[in-house]
Amino acid sequence: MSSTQHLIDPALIAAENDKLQPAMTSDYAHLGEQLARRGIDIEAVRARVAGFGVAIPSWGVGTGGTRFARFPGQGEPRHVFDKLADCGVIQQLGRATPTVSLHIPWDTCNDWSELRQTATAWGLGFDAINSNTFSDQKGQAHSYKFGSLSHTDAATRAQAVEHNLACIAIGEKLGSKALTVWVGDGSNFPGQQHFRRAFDRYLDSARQIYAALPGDWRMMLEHKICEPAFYSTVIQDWGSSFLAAQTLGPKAQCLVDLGHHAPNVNIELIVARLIAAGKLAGFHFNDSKYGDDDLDAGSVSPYRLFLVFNELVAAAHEGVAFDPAYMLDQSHNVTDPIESLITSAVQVQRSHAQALLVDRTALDAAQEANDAMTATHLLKAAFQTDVTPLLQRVRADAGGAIDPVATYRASGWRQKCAAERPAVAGGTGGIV
Ligand SMILES: [Mn+2]
Repeated sequence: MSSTQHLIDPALIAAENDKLQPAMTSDYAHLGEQLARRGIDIEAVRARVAGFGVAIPSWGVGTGGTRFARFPGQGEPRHVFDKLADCGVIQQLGRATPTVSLHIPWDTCNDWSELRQTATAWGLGFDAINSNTFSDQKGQAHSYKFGSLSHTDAATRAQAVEHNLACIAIGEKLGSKALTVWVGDGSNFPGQQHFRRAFDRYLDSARQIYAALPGDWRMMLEHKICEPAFYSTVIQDWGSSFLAAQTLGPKAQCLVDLGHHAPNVNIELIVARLIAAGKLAGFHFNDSKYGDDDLDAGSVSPYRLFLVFNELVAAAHEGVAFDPAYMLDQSHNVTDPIESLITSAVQVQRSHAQALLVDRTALDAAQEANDAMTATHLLKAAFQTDVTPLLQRVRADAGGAIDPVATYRASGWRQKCAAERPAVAGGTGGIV
């Protein structure tokens, strides 16, 4: 880390931390005592939490928007290097987001190796690369209005395949190890689309992308129940995604975006099924009240996020081999995106930490004995443990901020950006 360049003055972080250090030390010791009484070694949990990271989506550091309007904030990133700098700030303060997930063509660059070097200097790497065949790009020959990988027209499908191959090539230059594919393909009217033929065309295109994957890469298939197609989508649910991944081969897996399901669907059960099938690619974390709201992770339903992590920790505890990719995928409309992403990463980290506190032996016994009350109490005991001092300690030990949002505000980063980054008219805001 010695070669890391600092975006925020480390002296400021140290000064802010000094104010909070005595309370954190006392709270951590108390939490350690509480956990020890439950037979849990806080140091072991801390080591696990310190090793956990969730990727920042490059599109998340700009203000999002809805179909109605977008209200840009001050000092928004103008290009991929600005986005990377904001991601670097999030990582420097929060220490839970060591990687960035790019989106092509929202992220353009003349020199990808310079981008990679800059990322390294700011302590960042690159996670999965995301392709985009759900909107038309300037100058492209064929429109995606009626679909991309599953389009009825072969030339349009070929163009969409080519774009994904270009994304893989960029990802290789950056050190990415996965391609995330989400298509907006579907239909708006009953009868508009032949369901089976559209799926077959998708598979035929996806096979060509799969064939171009480097040996150590994964293809992550992201399903979504609706939007922009509101009657049917080609990869509508985890069943369609699983079927496609199964057909393509072992390097194809299913990515779970928490906002892409029918209301009230039991997402943690889907996670368990995908783990069992060896097909869990990873996550796009966000939260929602009604649909694909792209709210901050854990802001509405923290218990649901905990229950997802409960499945992940349980599977790891039982020795199941799997390696999910963790990413945030949110749209920030009323907050400073940097503050939202720092807070969301902490929330994801918190859910992971809480899931590590579940007494697995006692839970196994309760399940075997059909003791529903004890079983659910065991989960609640973990969920209701305030692990804040542990998360603070993980950040402080790694050189981050004990209170990252307060330190971010004290740093004046946003004001500095407002001065250095003049507003760009008609800036893009994308939500997947
Ligand atoms: Mn997503």
